[in-house]
Amino acid sequence: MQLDTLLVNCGQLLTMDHETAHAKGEQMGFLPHIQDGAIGWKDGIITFIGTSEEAKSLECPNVIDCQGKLVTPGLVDPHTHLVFGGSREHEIALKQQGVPYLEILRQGGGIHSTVEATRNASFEDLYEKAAFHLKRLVSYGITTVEAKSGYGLEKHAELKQLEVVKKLKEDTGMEIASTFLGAHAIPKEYKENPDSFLSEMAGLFEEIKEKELAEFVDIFCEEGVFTIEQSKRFLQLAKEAGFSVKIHADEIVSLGGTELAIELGAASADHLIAASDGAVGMFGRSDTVAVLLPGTTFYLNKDSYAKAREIINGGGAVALATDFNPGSSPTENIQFIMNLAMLKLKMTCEEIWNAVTVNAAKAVHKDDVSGRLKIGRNADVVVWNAPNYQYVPYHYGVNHVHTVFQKGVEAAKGGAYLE
Ligand code: IZC
Ligand code: ZN
Repeated sequence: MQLDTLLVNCGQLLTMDHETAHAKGEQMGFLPHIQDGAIGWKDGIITFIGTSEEAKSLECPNVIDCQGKLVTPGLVDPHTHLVFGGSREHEIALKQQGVPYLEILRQGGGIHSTVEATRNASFEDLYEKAAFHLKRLVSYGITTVEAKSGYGLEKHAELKQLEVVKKLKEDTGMEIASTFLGAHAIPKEYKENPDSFLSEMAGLFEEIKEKELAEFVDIFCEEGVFTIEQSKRFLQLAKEAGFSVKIHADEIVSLGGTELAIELGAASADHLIAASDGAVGMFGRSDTVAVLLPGTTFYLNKDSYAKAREIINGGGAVALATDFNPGSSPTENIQFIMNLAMLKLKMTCEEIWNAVTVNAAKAVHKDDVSGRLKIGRNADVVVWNAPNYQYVPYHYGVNHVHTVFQKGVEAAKGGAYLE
């Protein structure tokens, strides 16, 4: 067996190597792991997993003693709006006055403000900014990420965002899933004519497919944005063009986007705070992953969170994401999201780790490469300044990362990205 790096004395080594592609319902309560584990790799590919005892006979030029620390797969963030111009701190006062998110949007702020900044930004500026945030995501333990467009809302600026994601993928070698979210809002130019705007966005499917700029198509199905009927038509066209689909479903108002996602066989239904009881119970009979974003509920200052317990108890699969974006969730800290999942979604620590690894990977169709530690896979591995897996959701607001290895190479240390 060939090794260039070997980690030994991993107090708990979470392999997350379930027999199935992801963990649904009760299975989310199980954490495949090795007590006092060891893991090694060569040229970025895992070549050994076992106990520290078993590793004693191995020869390796670089043996790292993890001193009982927790070691896990690199985390997967399955929902971010990574590429955008500007920021929205000018809306703080409106937020504090209690002006709702959708009202700020209706008044021409919110997403529209970011659209203006994104349209005005050069490719280089957008790239630099996205690269900065991507490194920060990695510094929190994330090695696979999904990135959406949706702040261009016209051909040139949407393609510009997707090209930024493509270049980030090429330059960093990171696992990045790309999503076309041209249907993120009705741009001011089309205020009275959302259907022809959607036709224009659907008109980009072919070019996006041909240039391999995205694997997924997503839509913001919400009151004052796109209706259920519009979402259904748009996503059916996307499927016909060969894309997998996702929906921003029932984030604020209960419209039935969750049911639609399941009906369409979407890869994921995201948000679900206002999903109906009936919809929540449907995940057990579906492979659509419920991607929950408690950071958004927190930041929108809402009291009621998505019904994670009901989804899991009903046999469904839950994943967690940052929803990193400049409006409703300006944070790259997935560990804080894990803490919110423990406190507000009442998820167990076992469920939380499944939700940020195997289930998140499934939600972005990266389950064949990310989310678990297994021989032959990328050495995307995180060593944590934590004695056990419960400690990370428990101790909140700080970065617990000791070292992030990305394809076998140190990418972040002590919570900081290594340039
Ligand atoms: O920029 O506000 N919900 N889209 C739908 C967002 C939040 C991102 C934003
Ligand atoms: Zn979103």
